[in-house]
Amino acid sequence: MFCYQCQETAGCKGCTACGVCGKQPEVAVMQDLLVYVTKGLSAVTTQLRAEGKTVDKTVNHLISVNLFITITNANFDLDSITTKVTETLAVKEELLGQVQNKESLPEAALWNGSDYTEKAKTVGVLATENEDIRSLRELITYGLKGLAAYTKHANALLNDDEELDAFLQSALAKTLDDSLSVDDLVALTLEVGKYGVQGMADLDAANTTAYGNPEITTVDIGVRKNPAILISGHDLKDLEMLLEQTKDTGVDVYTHSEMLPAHYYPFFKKYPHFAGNYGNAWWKQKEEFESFNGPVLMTTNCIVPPKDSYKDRLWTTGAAGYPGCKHIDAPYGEAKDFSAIIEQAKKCPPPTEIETGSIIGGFAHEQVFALADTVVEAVKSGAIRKFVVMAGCDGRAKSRSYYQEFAEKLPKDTVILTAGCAKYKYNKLDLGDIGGIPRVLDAGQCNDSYSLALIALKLKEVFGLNDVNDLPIVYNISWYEQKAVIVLLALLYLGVKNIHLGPTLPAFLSPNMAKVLVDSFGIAGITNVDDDMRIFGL
Ligand code: FS2
Ligand code: SF4
Repeated sequence: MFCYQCQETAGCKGCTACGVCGKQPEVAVMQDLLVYVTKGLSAVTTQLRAEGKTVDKTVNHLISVNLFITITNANFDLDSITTKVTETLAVKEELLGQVQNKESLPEAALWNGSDYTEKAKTVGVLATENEDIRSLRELITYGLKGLAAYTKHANALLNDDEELDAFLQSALAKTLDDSLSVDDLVALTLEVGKYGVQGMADLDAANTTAYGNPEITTVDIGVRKNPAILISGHDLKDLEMLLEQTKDTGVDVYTHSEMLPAHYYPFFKKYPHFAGNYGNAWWKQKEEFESFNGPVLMTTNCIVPPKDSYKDRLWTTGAAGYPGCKHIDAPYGEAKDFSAIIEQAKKCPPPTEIETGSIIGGFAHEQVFALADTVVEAVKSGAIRKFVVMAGCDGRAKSRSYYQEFAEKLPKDTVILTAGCAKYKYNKLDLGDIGGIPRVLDAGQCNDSYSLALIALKLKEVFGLNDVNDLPIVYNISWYEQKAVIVLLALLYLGVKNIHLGPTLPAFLSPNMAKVLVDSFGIAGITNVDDDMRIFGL
């Protein structure tokens, strides 16, 4: 195996024996094969569109979910990944029969599926020899994986965007095209960012249409006395189905990690048994799932390989999977049946209290726009000197304590804008407020980084600036997996410069490609808190 798609990759170079995430080598190579056949299918759909034919949205959904399955910490289940390879090859064979001009199709579109294991060993990252081309192909592929994850969530809310799917598939196909130069691939990378903005806008529209605009909300972090289900990951439709099915059962529902922002949506407030948020970011789940006592439903990443003590209480759905854990799914647009989880919950003790009190969030675009006058006044008066975007991911690396220290040492006239699980490094610190505006404004999940971009664009308009980089906003972003890659590419597309990315720069950036990002966009890493404070002018 060779995998270097996430921040925790071994030695900042690549996982080769086993994933730091726990991914076994046979799973890693089968994921490589799934990406390969998905690219082959994408080459076929792209050719069909070029010939004027339509592609059914079930094929678009298959491509998105396949990519999502291969995102870090989403799916560790060899059987389900292998099944997806088979399903994808079958769909591809059928569509291939409709292609008139097969001459330009790559080998991946024509491979007939003989001997998965042998093939899988030959189609991974290292199959591309030139390190710059490899770097760009992987950067594009990872950005598309992140985009596919957001597309999948929008699809679950019956939101489809054929233009976006057509782009996603054509870009995937282009990562197989040996005729493309470094310059071509750099241009394609930026185009992925453009569609990243569109994908996040689609998901934002899907979420807010279904559940209303997030609003300032206080979320309990303590526990009640009822048995309960913990739901984690990012899929709000799964949460809706679970809340509906647990109504009047005596079973409460708590959120974990990236599901916390669900509390900010008006729609979910009507459920009295939606009890609060339990625990912290994904990487603390071994302790927190243990003490939760009840079943846990993972709707997406991030799964940490479970301890035996709670493995029979861990359930997966959608793109998520873990061998030995039960998986629940339903056809597109149909309700999933969570009754078995609810029955299990009824037999479990209530959660053990690990924290008490509450946290505040819900500062997505409409809520911040509603406060615009107060915010603008605070900036004009100097009460707020700078905004610090600290969105992104949390992770288990000790070096990430940098982000807590950074938040603690920020001057009192600064406000943190956050989204994603990165917030758990500082959302329980008492950082106070500025004239009633909390110093940590949480917009939501990682995909809600879109809100942060809209807020920046709104401030640019209000202050009559020509360049978003003239705003008093600095970017100190922590990344972990591939959804952070699409967020980064989206910000670059929107013209944001001088983003600092940590705790380490991606291993998949070759020295030449890292230089392109530094020279063109001012991307930089992090050093230590005190020096970085000076660099940021804080
Ligand atoms: Fe955090 Fe993991 Fe949100 Fe990532 S819970 S690192 O999936 O996408 O963010
Ligand atoms: Fe390693 Fe990250 Fe790949 Fe897991 S996802 S195998 S930790 S690089």
